[in-house]
Amino acid sequence: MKVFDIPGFPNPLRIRIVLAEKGLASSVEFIKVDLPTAEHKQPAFLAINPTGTVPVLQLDDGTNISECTAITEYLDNIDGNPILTGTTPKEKAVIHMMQKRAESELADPVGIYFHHATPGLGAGLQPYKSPEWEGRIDWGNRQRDKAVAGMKYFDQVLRTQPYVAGEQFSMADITVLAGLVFAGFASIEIPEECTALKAWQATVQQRPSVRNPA
Ligand code: GTS
Repeated sequence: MKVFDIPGFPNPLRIRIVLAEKGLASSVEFIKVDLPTAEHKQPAFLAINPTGTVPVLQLDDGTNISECTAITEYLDNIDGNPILTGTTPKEKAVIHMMQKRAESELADPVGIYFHHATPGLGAGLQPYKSPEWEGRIDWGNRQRDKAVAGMKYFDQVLRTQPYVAGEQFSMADITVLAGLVFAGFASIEIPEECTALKAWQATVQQRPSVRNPA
């Protein structure tokens, strides 16, 4: 299997944590995609993933799988022993719901703020964003505020349960963690009062897969 990504970036990190959790790091060859020069927006990469984002998992038969959730589902289930995406219908549904909230209320708004209201990854990528639109700064700042509200939401969740989707570490925790990593990149601070979120972050940062992702 191949993974097209760029080391150290937030969404690629999600899959590198999954690979470490599943003990699959050595089964994968990493192909670096140069985001700052917009390699992912050129025809060769768009043929692999039309949405122009990383990571992408390429199977040995040539099938390309994009979207971290889809990649995680695949990697978690190939050994018949899922540990990150649930086993019962209820577990699967709750994990799916919470990870979607982590994307839509935290990680994605941070990404929009970073790419549209700040210089983002620099001049090479800006032409693919919305540089000509004056309203982008206000819009981006609203997304930053949405991400902070998302942090407060997850803080409330984590006041009553140890992990984002309940009693077990799951794909939803990985998405929240990546959202916070992205927030750090974008200089969006976790509010002081989010003590449960910060305590959870300190705990999950101790996991071997997070300390040593693939
Ligand atoms: N929903 C996608 C997924 O789950 O894979 C998001 C992927 C994504 O946005 N990846 C970022 C990207 O390719 C990489 S990172 O910034 O999160 O590290 N961005 C390219 C761009 O031009 O915005």
